[in-house]
Amino acid sequence: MGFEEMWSELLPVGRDPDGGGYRRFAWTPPELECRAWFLDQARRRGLDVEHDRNGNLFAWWRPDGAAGPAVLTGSHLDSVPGGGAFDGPLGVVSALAAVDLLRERGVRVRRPVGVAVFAEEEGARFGVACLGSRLLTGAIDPARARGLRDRDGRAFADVLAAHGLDPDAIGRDDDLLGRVGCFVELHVEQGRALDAPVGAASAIVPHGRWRFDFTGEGNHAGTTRLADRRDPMLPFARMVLAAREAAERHDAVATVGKVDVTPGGVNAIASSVAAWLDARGPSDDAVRRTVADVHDAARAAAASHGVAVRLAEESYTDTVGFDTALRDRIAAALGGVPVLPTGAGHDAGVLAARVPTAMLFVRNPTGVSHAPAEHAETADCLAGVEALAAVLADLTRG
Ligand code: HGY
Ligand code: MN
Ligand code: MN
Ligand code: MN
Repeated sequence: MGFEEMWSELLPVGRDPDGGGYRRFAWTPPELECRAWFLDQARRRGLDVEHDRNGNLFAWWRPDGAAGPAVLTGSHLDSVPGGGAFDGPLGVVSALAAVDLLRERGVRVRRPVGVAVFAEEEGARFGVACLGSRLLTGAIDPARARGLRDRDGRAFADVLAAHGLDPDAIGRDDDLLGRVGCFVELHVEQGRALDAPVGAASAIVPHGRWRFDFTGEGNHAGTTRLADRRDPMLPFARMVLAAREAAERHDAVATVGKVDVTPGGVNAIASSVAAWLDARGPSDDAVRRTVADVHDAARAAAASHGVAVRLAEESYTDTVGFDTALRDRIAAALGGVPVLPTGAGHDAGVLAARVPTAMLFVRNPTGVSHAPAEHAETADCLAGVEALAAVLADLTRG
């Protein structure tokens, strides 16, 4: 079963019939269906399937004579709410298709090859991006991870247990990482910078997520005088505008895309508002200054409305510079491809702290991602598979 056939099988899973994109939150039915699809594809290929302690999946190809640290590829299957079809799944399906090409062509493989599916890369359910790869590499405290809750209040620990994993066993897995020599993630490009079918990543810019909690006083929308109000929506509104102003000031990007209003009644003044800031930029300093400016504006507005505000950093990743030797080897194996940075976070950005890591990008003509319009032409996807196969062939030469 080639790339196109696999792609057409996976495509409908978790897609909103009204064109609203995908909703494949980790361990919810659509993502579980994607996981099951992946495991079935792996077994059909005779790959050794491994469920690690952190909810990640691995399919290992160990042809005769292959030994030593594996070359790992793969990506994730979960999505943001209303996400596109390619962010994540393109890397997983391309990895399976690349292994098929190596086998069909009888390429001599002297190292094992692994295909990974990392859990909760988007952080759309439990709030921390790359949760599975962060646990694997020790980049998040397992106790904090166990306590993460989804919008329905379900704890990550309980979801793991419901799927046969021991919540007390999660955390850094040096045994598994010790079996990996390098990681190469193929991903759809999430911007307009790539004007060739395939490119390679140079770096991931600093990026993070911060939670703002505004606490005021719930009251009646009709009978409460303005002077008597402590409305948390007002400093929240100021925070949103301040994010844009600060980003412009510091050459960064800042987004408030998620807000929870309590109680959420049309005729009730909110008692509290939770809002999340996603800030990214060309340097750690630019990001930190952006967040600080937003915090200052939020505090000033909160004070003038008798509202309390609390800021918590939920995740932060400083600049990830990919392994230059690996990157250059990949670019050489591909006969020279554009090399570009990305403003998107990836599991590769987390693995890079522990194993030599690189990324391949497949052109996205729309430049849109995390939205239904995200796209890659089939010809470019097939070029990506060929490129990944060439890279795997080169890296497994022994
Ligand atoms: O948020 C990101 O940058 C990534 O797509 N998870
Ligand atoms: Mn994404
Ligand atoms: Mn992704
Ligand atoms: Mn009433």
